[in-house]
Amino acid sequence: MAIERTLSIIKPDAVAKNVIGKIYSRFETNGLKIVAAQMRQLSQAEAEGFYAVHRERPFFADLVKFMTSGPVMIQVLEGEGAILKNRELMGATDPKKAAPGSIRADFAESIDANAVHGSDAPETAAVEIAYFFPALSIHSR
Ligand code: RTP
Ligand code: MG
Repeated sequence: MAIERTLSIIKPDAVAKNVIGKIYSRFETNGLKIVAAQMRQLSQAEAEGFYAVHRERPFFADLVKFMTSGPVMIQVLEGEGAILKNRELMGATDPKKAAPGSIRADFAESIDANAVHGSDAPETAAVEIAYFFPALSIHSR
């Protein structure tokens, strides 16, 4: 499988719970390298832009409100099949349905406060990485 990059966000609930290190450890022990990172409080416009594909969905306003409710940790992960691997480590969107041992099963409270985001395909990974790291030189070794 090819070396890929994917965008990951540790959402405000998980940052508030003090589990950034535990989540980073899951990435690193599963072959995903953190090649860029920034911790920030998102503005409403940034959160709306990031989740623009969902703007017609009934949960959009709540999603934006949640994503701007506290700081988030944003990172680019790199590794073999990184996009799918990160989605597997994250578990299903609803933590009640997430596989045992997944990040959402272990750290998420609800479908709204679900601990992490991960890009879902190569095209979205490219767009999302450019959204948060527009002019960054990313180091992989
Ligand atoms: P994400 O984009 O955050 O990685 O999550 P995902 O791919 O697993 O789920 P997605 O369908 O892209 O939805 C984005 C976020 O919106 C919230 N959501 N709420 N109430 C609902 O039915 C519902 N559906 C989605 C979740 O917080 C989800 O992470
Ligand atoms: Mg998604």
